[in-house]
Amino acid sequence: MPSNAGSGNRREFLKSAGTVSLAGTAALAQPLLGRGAVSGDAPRPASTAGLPPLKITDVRVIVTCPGRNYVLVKIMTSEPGLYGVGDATLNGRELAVASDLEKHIAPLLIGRDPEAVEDIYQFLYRGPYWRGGPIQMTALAGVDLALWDIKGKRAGMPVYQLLGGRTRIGALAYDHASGNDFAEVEDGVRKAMERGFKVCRAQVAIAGLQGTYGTSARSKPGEVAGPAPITDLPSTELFEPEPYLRTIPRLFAHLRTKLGEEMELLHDAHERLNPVQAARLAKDLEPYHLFYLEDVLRPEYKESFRLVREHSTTPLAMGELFNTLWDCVPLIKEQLIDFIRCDLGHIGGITNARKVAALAEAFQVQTAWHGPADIGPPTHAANVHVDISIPNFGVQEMVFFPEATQEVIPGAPEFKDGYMMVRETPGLGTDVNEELAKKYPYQRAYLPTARRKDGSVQDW
Ligand code: EZ4
Ligand code: CO
Repeated sequence: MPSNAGSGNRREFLKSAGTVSLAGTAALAQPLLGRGAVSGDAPRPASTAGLPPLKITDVRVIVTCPGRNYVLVKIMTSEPGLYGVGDATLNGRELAVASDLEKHIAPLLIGRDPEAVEDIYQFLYRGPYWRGGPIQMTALAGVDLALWDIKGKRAGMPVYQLLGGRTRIGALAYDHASGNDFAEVEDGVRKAMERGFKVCRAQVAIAGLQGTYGTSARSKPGEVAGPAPITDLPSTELFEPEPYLRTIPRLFAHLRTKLGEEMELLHDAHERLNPVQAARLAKDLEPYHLFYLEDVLRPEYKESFRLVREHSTTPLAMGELFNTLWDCVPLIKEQLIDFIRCDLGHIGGITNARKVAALAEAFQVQTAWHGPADIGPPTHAANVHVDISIPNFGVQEMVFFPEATQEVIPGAPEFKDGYMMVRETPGLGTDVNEELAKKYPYQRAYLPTARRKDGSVQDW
């Protein structure tokens, strides 16, 4: 498998090679080309810091299922051995993104300068006229991560250095605990504490409701609770707000009685409540001092956060279903949330996440990027590169990937004493083993769905 080792030598070699190959060409005499080399490309200089101009030569889309489905983007360049790997996994709609990348986006990238990361982002976001949406923004994230990976490798630096360098030792991480009753959840939190976690999410099954989000029997400590066993068609779960609203405050009363105040706890309401229910839950949870309460409302109803805010001081987090910077603006500019939780894999990657983080900084909102098992290791790495280079990082959701995933997509950030650490190798530090990926073909899989007792559709 290709490794990043020795890229320093490669750079030295290319620097000298670049000087030779460029000498005497018209490009040196006329450093700015009037237009790019390919359709719609940006004007660009003929060389970068003494290195020869770089071109994208191929865009490979790899769909693989080493435990669950992932979509990887591998961007090859004209520099021998230099490529970048991004993640473009959208749980339950993987093939739509893969097709967007293969059929629509790849032809636009061939011949383009991979170093123009922001320009490519703008070109792919505004260029198609139709903007936003999870499929398009996941495809963009895959490209964006691969381009940052290339930039880091070319510079000989981990991506966080290109983003401004370290602001902290590592990214404070949280684990997931769940169970069929309070004792099981308590046990899960204790296990997280034993592993060194300082923050843990807690979800519990609700009596009379099968399969409430995040609590199924298949979730074990150290894994994201709940979603997507590989089933041919989606399962149907049952949800009723009243028993949920009665149970969750009791869970946290139990946890605080048994575990004390030291451990930071949080909870994901997963977009299932209406405004007054959300306000009630936030208010009832106040005595237990959550790190935050996540996704109390559906992403369509941003103005309803005002009602929740008026009734409680429980910190609020939101954002995994947002796809653009502008989705984040209303909640941040009114300080209606305390943590912005975008998924870097669904909001166009690092290029957009930096802007979301800067916007949040101006309003004292911290970041808590989404980090479930259904986005791949390159997105987890990107999360941590951003986390450790911004001033307003809050917390990082994380998972431990199963062995098969680690073999096919190596380099996920490592967990150490409660923190996430990225590798100190140039680029993102992640890779994809294309040969091994072929051994795990795509398997159709859906997220579960939910209904109320009367049979009507409910947010899962
Ligand atoms: O349900 O990523 O905070 N984490 C979550 C996740 C999401 C899944 C959906 O694919 O809400 O578990
Ligand atoms: Co969530």
